[in-house]
Amino acid sequence: MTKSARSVQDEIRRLHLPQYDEIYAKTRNRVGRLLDRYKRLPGRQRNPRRESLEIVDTAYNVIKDKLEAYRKLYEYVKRDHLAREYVVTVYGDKALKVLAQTGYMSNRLTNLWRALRKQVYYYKDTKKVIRFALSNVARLVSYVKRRRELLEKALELKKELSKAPLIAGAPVVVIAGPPNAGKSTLARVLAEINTKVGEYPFTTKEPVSGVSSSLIPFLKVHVIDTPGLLAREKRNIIELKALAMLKMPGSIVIYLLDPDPGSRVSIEGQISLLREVLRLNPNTIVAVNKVDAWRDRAEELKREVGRADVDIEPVLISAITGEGVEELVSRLKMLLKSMLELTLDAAKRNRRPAESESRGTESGNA
Ligand SMILES: Nc1nc2c(ncn2[C@@H]2O[C@H](COP(=O)(O)OP(=O)(O)OP(=O)(O)O)[C@@H](O)[C@H]2O)c(=O)[nH]1
Ligand SMILES: [Mg+2]
Repeated sequence: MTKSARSVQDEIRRLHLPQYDEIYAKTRNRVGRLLDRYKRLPGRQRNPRRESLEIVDTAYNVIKDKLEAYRKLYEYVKRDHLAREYVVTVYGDKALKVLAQTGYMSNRLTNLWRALRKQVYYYKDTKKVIRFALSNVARLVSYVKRRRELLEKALELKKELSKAPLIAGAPVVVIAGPPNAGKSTLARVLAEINTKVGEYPFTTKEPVSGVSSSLIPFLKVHVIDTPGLLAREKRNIIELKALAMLKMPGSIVIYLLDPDPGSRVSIEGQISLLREVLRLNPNTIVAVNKVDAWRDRAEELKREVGRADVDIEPVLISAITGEGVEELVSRLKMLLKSMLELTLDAAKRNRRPAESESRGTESGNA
């Protein structure tokens, strides 16, 4: 295996998506330099038709080159399951469409350029052909100008994709639950993670990831802290980002319930959230937090989960005093191990034909 095969997300981060102003300035600059050069030529060396074609071609090449990053971005998102899922879950299908539209711009520009070039080629009036070419350059530029908002949106999406914790091929533990349940507090107990704890709801606004080296020996487990979820149908972007994390392939969820009577989400709400989380990701462990402060309410929540017929027994914990955390961690380790074993089995099954082939060659050589 190569040491550091760059992930699709790294590739996305490295893309520079030039906006309209940059594309306009560069085109103007390059065409301007070309015109200056022509002006300095002695009259007999000038060839207006050739110059006109060169002007149109230069503008086209500059713009095409600038649009290339959009084509790549769309290719990456289309190909990569994690990136595509994230875009669709958080921003909807229309965001994918924006990426497609900007991705195809460079091809459309090529069609436009071919048509304009032909017009210049057949333009009769040699005296006016350069001016005509310049007006066609303006048409190429305005093709981009009319789509400047699309380019801005694509850049926004690219920034979001660059910072989202999209983790492929490594074990991931996602901590989810209602606002203020203590998700960030628990994340800090489990992993080296730079996430803020606050005594008010919605302290965490974006998923944040950190690494734990102690859950499984010699293996990094990623822990993701997520923003709080409310029990409602229509979600805002912050909640959608949390939901996107739950859908990450191969992830395990710790769903944290909050017994604090001041919670924004009622007990019924927290149970209905639990059902939703389980639908999105059946590999879920449930814990009731803050048992140090709300023991009776925590017991009650646990009984409610029992009555909810979800076949899961919550662990009572306190992320602050550490009570119950050991039990939670041992359940987590068990689930992580069984998931890793499944992955390894699948990998072995997939490798078997190639292995027997190579064994065949070895014995043939011996
Ligand atoms: N008594 C008690 N308080 C806790 C416990 N865990 C967290 N808290 C407190 O609960 C409040 C919220 O903690 P956070 O870790 O920020 O909760 P969160 O779920 O990340 O909150 P959001 O990011 O806003 O959704 C803070 O005041 C914590 O100190 C606990 O086990 N016991
Ligand atoms: Mg938080």
